[in-house]
Amino acid sequence: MAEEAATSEGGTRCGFIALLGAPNAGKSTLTNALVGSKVAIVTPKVQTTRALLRGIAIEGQAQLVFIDTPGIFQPRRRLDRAMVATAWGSAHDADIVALLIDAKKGLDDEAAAILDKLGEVRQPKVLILNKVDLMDKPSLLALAQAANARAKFEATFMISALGGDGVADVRRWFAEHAPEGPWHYPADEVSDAPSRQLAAEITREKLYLKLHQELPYQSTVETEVWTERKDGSLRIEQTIYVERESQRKIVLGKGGQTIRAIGAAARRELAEILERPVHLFLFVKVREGWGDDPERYRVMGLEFPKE
Ligand SMILES: Nc1nc2c(ncn2[C@@H]2O[C@H](COP(=O)(O)OP(=O)(O)OP(=O)(O)O)[C@@H](O)[C@H]2O)c(=O)[nH]1
Ligand SMILES: [Mg+2]
Repeated sequence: MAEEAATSEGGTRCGFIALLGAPNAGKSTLTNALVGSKVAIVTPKVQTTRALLRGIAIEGQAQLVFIDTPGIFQPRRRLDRAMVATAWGSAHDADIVALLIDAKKGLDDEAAAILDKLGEVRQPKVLILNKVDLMDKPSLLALAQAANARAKFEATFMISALGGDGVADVRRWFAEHAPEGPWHYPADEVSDAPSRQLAAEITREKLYLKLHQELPYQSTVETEVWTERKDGSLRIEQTIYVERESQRKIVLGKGGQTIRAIGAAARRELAEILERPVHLFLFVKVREGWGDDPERYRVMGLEFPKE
């Protein structure tokens, strides 16, 4: 009796839930929906998320720590390898693993490869078919059946992370299945990311939205200066690193118009999130080979792969 009381004091539960899936499956959108506020950046482009981000939600007596992960794909560059390795690593550290599949794409090669490798993960797993707003019911059932035939899932959900359909059911299920134990974070915390990092991510999101082809993938954003001014406003200075001078020119745009648009969009959102005026200064620097520089990985919170 005494032992039981010690493990379930106050009846609280706390669960770490890794959200895994191919790039663009909707992991970050779902993280935000489950948390109830924007903690992760989202774009229509693949490989938006680069490092782990914990989004925290409370459901009844349970604290749920959702781990948003980079999409899993066939990596080519060193950065890709770091992203994919960190995603799989999070699965092994979590209490429960959720696999997200973009229902519109179905069981394509990318999703099938993840499903097959999921067998090596011992944790309980659930299947989440996302983007059901784009699908009809019969094809969803067929997809659920095919995925369940390839891996063992405790439950299957069909949701729209974007529209919100089914999200509450997912949150409730995790709350019921989270291990008993004390909460890991303060009750009002929604994310483990420091504000400086969130600020860099917001700018990177605007960069992804404004730039095309390979450029987003060849850039990274770091917050260098964060000063609170006497009038309560914030001065934030960030550097956007690119690989080549030609890329720097594209990020700046004609007469600086592209960087101004990126800065204006990022500043607006930051002021809203941080609830105070923000002065945002963006600098674009060429750093050839930043993708092979261990320091950049440290700042992103990624392990630096040896090759
Ligand atoms: N129609 C529809 N679109 C969705 C839904 N969920 C996400 N999306 C869209 O899918 C795109 C990718 O969403 P993300 O949340 O960034 O996907 P992700 O899995 O985090 O992608 P990576 O970080 O690149 O691995 C965005 O344009 C979202 O708006 C959904 O339920 N329905
Ligand atoms: Mg993401």
